[in-house]
Amino acid sequence: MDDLVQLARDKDKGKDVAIITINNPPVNALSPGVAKAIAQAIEQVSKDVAIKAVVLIGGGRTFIAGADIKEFGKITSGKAQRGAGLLPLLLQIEDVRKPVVVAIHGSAFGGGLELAMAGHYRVAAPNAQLGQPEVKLGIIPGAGGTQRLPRLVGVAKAVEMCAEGNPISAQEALKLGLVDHLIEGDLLSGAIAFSRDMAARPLRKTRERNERVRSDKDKLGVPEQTAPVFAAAREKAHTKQRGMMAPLAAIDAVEAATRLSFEEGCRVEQKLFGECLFSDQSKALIRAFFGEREVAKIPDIPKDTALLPVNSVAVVGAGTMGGGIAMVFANAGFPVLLKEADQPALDRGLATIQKNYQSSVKRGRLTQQFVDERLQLIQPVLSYDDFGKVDMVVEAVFEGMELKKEVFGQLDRVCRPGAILASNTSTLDIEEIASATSRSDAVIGTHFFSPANVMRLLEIVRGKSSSKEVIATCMQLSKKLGKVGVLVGNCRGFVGNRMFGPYRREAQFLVEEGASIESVDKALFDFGMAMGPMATGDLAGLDVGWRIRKEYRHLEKPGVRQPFAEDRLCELGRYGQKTGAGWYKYDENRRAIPDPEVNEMVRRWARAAGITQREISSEEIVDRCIYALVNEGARILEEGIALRAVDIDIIYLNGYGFPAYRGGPMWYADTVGLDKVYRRISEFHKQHGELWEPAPLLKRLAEEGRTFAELNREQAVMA
Ligand code: 3H9
Repeated sequence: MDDLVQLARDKDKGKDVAIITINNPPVNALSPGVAKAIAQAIEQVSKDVAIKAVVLIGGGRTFIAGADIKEFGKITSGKAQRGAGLLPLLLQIEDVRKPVVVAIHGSAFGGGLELAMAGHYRVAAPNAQLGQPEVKLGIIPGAGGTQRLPRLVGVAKAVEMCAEGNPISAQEALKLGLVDHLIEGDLLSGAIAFSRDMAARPLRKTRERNERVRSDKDKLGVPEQTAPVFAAAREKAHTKQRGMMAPLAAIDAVEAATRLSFEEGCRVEQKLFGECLFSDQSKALIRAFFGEREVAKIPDIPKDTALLPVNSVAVVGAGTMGGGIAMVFANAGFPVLLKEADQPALDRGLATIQKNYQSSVKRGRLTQQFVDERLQLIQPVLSYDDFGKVDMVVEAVFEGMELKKEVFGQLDRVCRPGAILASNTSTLDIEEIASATSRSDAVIGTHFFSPANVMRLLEIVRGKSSSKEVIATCMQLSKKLGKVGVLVGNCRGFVGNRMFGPYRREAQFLVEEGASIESVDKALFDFGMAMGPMATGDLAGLDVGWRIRKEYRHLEKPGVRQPFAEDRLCELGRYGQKTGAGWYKYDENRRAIPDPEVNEMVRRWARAAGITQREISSEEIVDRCIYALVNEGARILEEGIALRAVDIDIIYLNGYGFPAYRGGPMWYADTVGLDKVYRRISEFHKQHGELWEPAPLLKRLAEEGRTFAELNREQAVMA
């Protein structure tokens, strides 16, 4: 045993309770060292006749957040062997002939919950969370979780927890029988007292509690009766976790618990776990897990950079974005001033906020009490009078440089020194916006994604003068707001929208070359995108891009092909969902209906423009659209607009509906092989001209046989 696990006796007179404390900060991950040390402690207490009961508890801020995820990479890359894992340890705990009480605070996730279930009893602090989140990493529980959980909570709940991966509260766990007792106050003393109470009772091994998996008394346990549960779970997984293999494997493993003995069920689980672990999907999802944390680390901004206080905010503009941003802050407990230019606009904005909240209440996502409290935090205003009191302002007015500069000039006059002045611009030059103030160091971009209260991504746009304190504060604030903040450099469209331009451009080109609108959307939907590019355009509003294109038309290079079909649709008043027609027609429920007339119209326009019409395969559709993202991403990386490839990927996973199990565009390109991607882009370059010129970085990496992921953090310098 070493520092990772401590074994002690209780301090009461009996001194007959052993306390095993796990200390592997920050989250007590069950690394092989920890598992070995727990096994040694268990062996010792098993032999010690003076010990009547055992309490197993986590030191620090949490119980156990699961197996050490870093170990998986070592196994799949061949640097470590896949052994028996945690299974023998859990059997050893279950076989102890005195009560083992597991005391849970913080999180008991993955291997942490599996270990807890091997104990004879579980007690928990009221704010503890319990779950089997493995599917979110592309794997399934691999230490008996799919076999022990149904024995404790029943088949239906176990399927849900293992296949969907969401945690449950301590209160729910108590109701389900996953936890035996909740302890208010000091967890350890409560657990010791509880363990003494249990010392005289017969021991219950979870693996032998078969009544919920196979007994006739519990209907859920009879295989014929559980069939509908598994069928429904599979159907749900096919729609809600489309394309992912782990949820289906998790369902199979739980189903094995209803048909096989515990030992045989564990063997099925092991096999499925291994298949998932070695899949590309789990590699992509595990990399995304660490990536989400890595993006918070900015090489030139030390961890101890002083943070500015942000306790109150103001939002300028109560349109769709402004209203959503106000909700984001209110949801996180911040008082918000919401400003509009006139009363009718303010009333409209507030009505939309109320409508959005009400629909969340109706769906059971929020309680009425929560909503009432949030609405209290949003104070509608028509003037800047109280702006001197707030710590941060987020401007969310119409996307036009002149208007933004006017607002920032005003903010400069009314805000207190030290206040953060942020713009929600999605494309405009943040430095030019900052030039309207006398404090460009206080100015930064906070680009929320629509709907702001739903989407997790927050692009934080760094101007040349944005101060380190302002950047560090916004990065930390993003976490408080429940967002993933990714720092990006200043250029037109920043990272996300700059890459999305070529992606949607290619989608339109494909339609202009003869692919049907539906076939383009279907190919990318089948690839895993949340929506196809044409449907996405209709949702966002085709007029948005049309207006921007008109503003920037003078920058287009003469002779370089530009898509035109979408502009023509806009000229016909087809702006997308909001006008009932765009690339598709829409019914009153905004359901898309293919419109053969549009396909025909585009074909006519294309022929008139001399574009040859041809059959286009779904493979070409995917390559053209996805490699357009990759090529632009490589330029962004080379220019230092993104720090690392992973930053781009996290943006695409959280803001653009890129399938998480493919890891993001840059990771996807790495998995295809950059030499192959480069060759394909070179082909497109020959066929379609200079828009497809391969990014120099891509060419270099392809020639060197390297990957985007290999460009490490030390090389990351932001423009
Ligand atoms: C599993 O258990 C499989 C089993 O069936 C057994 C199979 C044999 N491992 O998130 P944070 C790091 S699979 C290694 O910022 P928070 C994290 O990278 C596992 N490292 O804190 C970060 O490092 P850094 C199933 C881990 O308070 C630091 O800890 N379990 C692990 O916002 C702090 O993390 C899960 O999927 C880990 N398991 O959130 C749970 N967990 O400081 C994964 C965290 O260097 N973890 N780290 O950037 C979580 O969901 C969150 O970390 C948690 C805390 C909610 C616990």
